[in-house]
Amino acid sequence: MRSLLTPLLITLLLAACSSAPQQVTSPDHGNPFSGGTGSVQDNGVSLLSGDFAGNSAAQAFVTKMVNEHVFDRVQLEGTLSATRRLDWVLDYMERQAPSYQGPPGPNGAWLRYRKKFITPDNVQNGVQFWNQYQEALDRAWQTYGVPPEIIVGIIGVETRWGRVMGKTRIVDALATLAFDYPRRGKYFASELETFLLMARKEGDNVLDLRGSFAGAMGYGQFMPSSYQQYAVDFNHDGHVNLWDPIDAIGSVAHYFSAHGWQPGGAVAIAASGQVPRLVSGFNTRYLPASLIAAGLTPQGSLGDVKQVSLIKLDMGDYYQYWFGLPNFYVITRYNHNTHYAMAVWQLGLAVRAARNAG
Ligand SMILES: [Ca+2]
Repeated sequence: MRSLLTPLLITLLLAACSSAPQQVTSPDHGNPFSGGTGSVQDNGVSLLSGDFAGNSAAQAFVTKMVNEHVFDRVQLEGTLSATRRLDWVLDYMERQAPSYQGPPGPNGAWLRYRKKFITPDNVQNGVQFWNQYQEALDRAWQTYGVPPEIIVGIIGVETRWGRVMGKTRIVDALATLAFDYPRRGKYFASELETFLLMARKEGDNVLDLRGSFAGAMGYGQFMPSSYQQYAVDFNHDGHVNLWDPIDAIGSVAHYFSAHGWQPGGAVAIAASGQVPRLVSGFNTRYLPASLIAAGLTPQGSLGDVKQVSLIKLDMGDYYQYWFGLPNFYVITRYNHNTHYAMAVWQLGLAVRAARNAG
């Protein structure tokens, strides 16, 4: 490889010294010359070094950011040269595939999930959060029609009210998945693009921002695209800051409102009876009358809802059924998972009950 360095160096020096439009073609692979070239204008020569040197997706991404968003090539390549590829993130994504669920019949899957979130300590922490940010929660309720228990439930399940917001450098996570995870590369490249635009707009240092292994940020674990579409400056300080609890409260409420939350509407209604042969899950659609005819009796008013989902929770030695109402489906827009939505709602209700009792 050493023999290739000299012509490459000459090419780069020519590029750096010439004031004429550059005819230099971009080197295909990484080069070790990451410094001392600040005088190079944008001529398509990649100075990307580090883990993504020679990565064609990364080079195309840089060119896109330069052309579409007027990013400075040298500066952006400097940032991406300091960005790390996180192999453990790739491993983790691969392990997200559906796994064997165990033998048929109830085995307590819902109880195990619920126990991760609905504990006495966690509920008390939720009460503390609610009390501390009561003004913002009430204002979000008035503004967006989303009640405090839902916002408290989301932020509780996502980050335990800011205690666990993720320690992975966002740019590392997003670049790894954008440039080295072809299955979802397009999605994560778009998220990385939006993330860089966010950091520029908010004046954040890209290399300082931390979050989840997949690039989710702040109290509500917003992806960059959610920041772009739904995050709001709810404390009116001129910045939309996902790491600010008040901005996060307004942003979560706005997210729910934009996804069709029905103010004052119920979330789910418990049912008595058993319908083991029916397909269940937040994505199912049934006429309420057909579930009733199949043997379920709602334990509360379904209102005038036209269709419901069938929620089935594994309680260990039996299944518990619920009529899922439109607001239940809205919670799954945050995370497409029946257990998740039920945990958010029940955690919020448990915090509300503990708060009222205290
Ligand atoms: Ca703000």
